[in-house]
Amino acid sequence: MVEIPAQPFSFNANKSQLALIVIDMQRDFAEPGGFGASLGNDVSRITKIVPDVKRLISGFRSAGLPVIHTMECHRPDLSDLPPAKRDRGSPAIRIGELGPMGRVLVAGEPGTAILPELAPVDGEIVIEKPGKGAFYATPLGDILQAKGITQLIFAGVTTEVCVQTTMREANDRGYECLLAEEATESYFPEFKKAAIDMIRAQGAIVGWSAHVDDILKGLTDA
Ligand code: TIU
Repeated sequence: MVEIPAQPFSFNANKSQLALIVIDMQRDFAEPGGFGASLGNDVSRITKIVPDVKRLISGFRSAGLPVIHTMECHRPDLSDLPPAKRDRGSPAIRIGELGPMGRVLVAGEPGTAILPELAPVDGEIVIEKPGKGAFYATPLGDILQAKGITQLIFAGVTTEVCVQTTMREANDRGYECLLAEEATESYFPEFKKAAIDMIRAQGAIVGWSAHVDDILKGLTDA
């Protein structure tokens, strides 16, 4: 057991039960012409966290701990895309339509890929998810249970959408969840701050937050 300095109080990490979950670090959320941009967002904020996400991934790999990647995407026949999701709002390009990086948010298309700097290596688990949360309609829960994982460190985008949704799903399933502050980002800085605040309020009602440096130090101390 190692104590990681965190908010609202220290996180007691147990190396044998710990995994990193990197949420949706895909070109579709980080590059012009992708899904994030189609919704009218300034996507340049997302690429700024790549070095911190990379550091975190490297630390987990060096410690021999599991790194799990998620990708928000849909089957090519769109059978897992509810009309309510497809038809919401007025994006420049809808999910499944052809954009400059292929069909938006469709599995196997160039834009759906994880950013090359953060790409999974052989043996790492990649979860394709049709929703914002990584537990909904995926094998993630069964995989974590089979590995005996009970504590999850979170990185990725966007803080208040897919990261927070997955942390809430995980919290309800009994996992202890910690968010790496420099390794997550939103298109809206005020939403990143609010999401972190609400996750750790009320005595860590959803989970903890911590700095990447403190998490990495914990991994080497553990
Ligand atoms: N739009 C937005 O902020 N996020 C998403 O649609 N997906 C994820 O957060 N991955």
